[in-house]
Amino acid sequence: MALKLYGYWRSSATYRVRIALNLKGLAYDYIPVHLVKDGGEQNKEDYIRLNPSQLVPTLVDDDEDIILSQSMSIIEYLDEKYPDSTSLLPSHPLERARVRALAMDLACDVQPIANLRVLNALKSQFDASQEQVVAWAADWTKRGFATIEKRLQTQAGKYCFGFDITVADVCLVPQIYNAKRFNVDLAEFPLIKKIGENCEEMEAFQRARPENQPDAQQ
Ligand SMILES: N[C@@H](CCC(=O)N[C@@H](CS)C(=O)NCC(=O)O)C(=O)O
Repeated sequence: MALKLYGYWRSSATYRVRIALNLKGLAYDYIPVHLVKDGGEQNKEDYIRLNPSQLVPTLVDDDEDIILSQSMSIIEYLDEKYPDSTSLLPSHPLERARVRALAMDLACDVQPIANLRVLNALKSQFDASQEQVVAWAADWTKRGFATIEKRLQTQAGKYCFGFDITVADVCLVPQIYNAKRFNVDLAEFPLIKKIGENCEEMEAFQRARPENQPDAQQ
């Protein structure tokens, strides 16, 4: 098996894939792509050839000679290719749909609005200050978290969906990390906070933390 993950320590989308790889017990090589230095390595030709979206993560599976983008499709690919390890989606179609909805509340409706290039555009096109940019990111995060908190009231157990880890938890923990960077007070979201803490008890989540990556900058 030769899996290569191109990513950045603080990228929440890369963080999702790291958690999934760890939960599934898959070894991989990690190739850092610096998102900030010199205008960002994601914007250089070498990387664009690999992933035209100019976003991380990218997964290369050398065994299959394939290159994959989009964290959620990477995670589902790994889940389906390695069905014998921890499954990240329930087997019942309705439950799978509910888990995917939770994951998408975060991966589609929150994270993209506060992505680096969007925040940079707010500054360059609309003259937003750093303070305004952080307030923007915090506001959209809080709106998304309010949705998730309500869903968790009926769906959560120890984790986002009952008592098994799913792709919803894989998305929640990196979004909590982002929320803290944007000074969002998690006291407003007690279930999110508690489930985040429950996930963090697991070694797979601890090893995936941004500060534990080789490219982490203090
Ligand atoms: N939907 C994509 C989102 C990827 C994404 O937004 N990546 C961010 C880091 S979390 C990125 O590469 N940003 C670079 C930039 O904005 O220039 C996925 O899930 O893979």
